[in-house]
Amino acid sequence: MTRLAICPGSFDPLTYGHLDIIQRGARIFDQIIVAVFNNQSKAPLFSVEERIKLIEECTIDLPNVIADSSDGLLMDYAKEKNAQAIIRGLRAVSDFEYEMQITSMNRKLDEEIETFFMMTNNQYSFLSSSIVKEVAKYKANVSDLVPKPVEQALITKYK
Ligand code: COD
Repeated sequence: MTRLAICPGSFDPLTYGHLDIIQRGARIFDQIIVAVFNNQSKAPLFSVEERIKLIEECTIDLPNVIADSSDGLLMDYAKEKNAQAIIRGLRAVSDFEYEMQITSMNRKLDEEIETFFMMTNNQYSFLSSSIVKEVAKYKANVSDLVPKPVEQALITKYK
């Protein structure tokens, strides 16, 4: 049986923190779908198509990783794909409460699909897409926070 995990998120845009979780997940699962969803509480900077393209460019060296999107419920999407697991990253205690909330709701929606949490690499524990956008907007250097294609896309966006 192919072990498939969904790595869901806004990815607006992908950071080295996201990439670290994706790379580690790809070593454990046979296949990973990095799925772009809209988070109701966030207004995106990049379109879904732009986010998918960036994920594809940054995971080109990971043959078992693909990028996709959905505008529905995460658990409906996971069921449709026959996924066994959801992968989420945890940075700090502040992430924990939010993750507990969405995981318990997701579990209510489907008890079979397990959520796996991976602790962030210490190096990225304070890294978020919001912080990256904030500093990129003021033309600060973000090359150690995001992969090259994302850095270029941010420069173009904030020109
Ligand atoms: N280090 C490690 N992990 C990180 C880092 C970092 N520096 N930065 C982010 N992550 C992790 C996050 O913890 C998360 O697991 C993942 O990477 C994606 O992060 P974001 O911020 O891009 O994505 P979110 O948290 O906005 O994603 C929320 C969803 C879009 C998944 C959620 O809103 C959702 O499921 N929407 C679909 C509709 C739905 O099903 N809603 C019901 C949920 S109850």
